[in-house]
Amino acid sequence: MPLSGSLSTDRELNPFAAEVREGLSWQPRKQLPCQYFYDATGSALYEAITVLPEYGLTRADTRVIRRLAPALSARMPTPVAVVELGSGSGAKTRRILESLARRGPVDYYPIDVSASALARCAQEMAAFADVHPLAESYMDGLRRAADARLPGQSLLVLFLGSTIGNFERPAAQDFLGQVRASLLPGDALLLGTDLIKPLARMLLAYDDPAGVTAAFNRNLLGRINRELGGNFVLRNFAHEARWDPIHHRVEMHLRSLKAQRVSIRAAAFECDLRKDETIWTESCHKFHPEEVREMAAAAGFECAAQWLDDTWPFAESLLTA
Ligand code: AVJ
Repeated sequence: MPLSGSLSTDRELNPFAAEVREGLSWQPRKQLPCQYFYDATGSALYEAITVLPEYGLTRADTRVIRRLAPALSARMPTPVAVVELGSGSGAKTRRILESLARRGPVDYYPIDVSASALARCAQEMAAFADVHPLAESYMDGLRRAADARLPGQSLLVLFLGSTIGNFERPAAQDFLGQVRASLLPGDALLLGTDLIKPLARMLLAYDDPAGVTAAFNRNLLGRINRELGGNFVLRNFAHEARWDPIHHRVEMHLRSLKAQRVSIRAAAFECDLRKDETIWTESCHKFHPEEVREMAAAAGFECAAQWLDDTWPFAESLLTA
């Protein structure tokens, strides 16, 4: 059989291979999609990042949620179903489920593309809720959970940890609009966003001196080697974190330390990198609290409350439909 040339067919067969080929062919700047960071190695490295002294984001998020959980659960109409976009790391979500469970039975729909993350989450949360794991995209999962809504049940959607920061701003705005469209009056979205803070602090959080974030970044190339038969030499790439003052985001890149050619067997792809050429691997957008309120309003939400952490500027915003 001849090699198929159709990208749309390839995308269905192996979306990772198709996206890698597309991203590394991108002009003027090569890029790779950040959702592929999280294989088993990448997920473990991210867990390590969350406990680094320089990376305050996760601790701030956890502190804010501990503080807001009682007020949040008091204002949700019962019975309630909780839908989480990206099955959360235990501590944060548990606070909320625990608090809601004191008022009545809770259905919990964790949504994640990673089956292992879902399984772990289901086990951890079973004590506080009826868990219905959904292994699909955020919007497909949310629609499915909304369709399963019982009469009179309200929906609380959780999008924590500033994952929304990975979207470009127009895509983030669009995403909020889509979430809003699947909710009814009385439903709510709890949205976590990392806030703009002094430059040195933001950069250090993505370029820690122990090199954990560098390892996390390079592991994306390692994953391509393992799963797609790539031949990246990880040591030939330097980790870089940059602040983009126009888009208010920290960007992560991998800089080629020399002119080199790489090939990726399963993507039937070869490419050349110039010395100092970079592959853009992630954007982490940072926000002002009022920008979050404006985005919410533009998507048809009302910002009912905002809680901030003062040690590490971070916001949780309660957006009601
Ligand atoms: C998981 C998207 C919230 O943007 O801070 C951490 C990912 N990348 N260090 C973030 C990440 C490098 C993280 N999020």
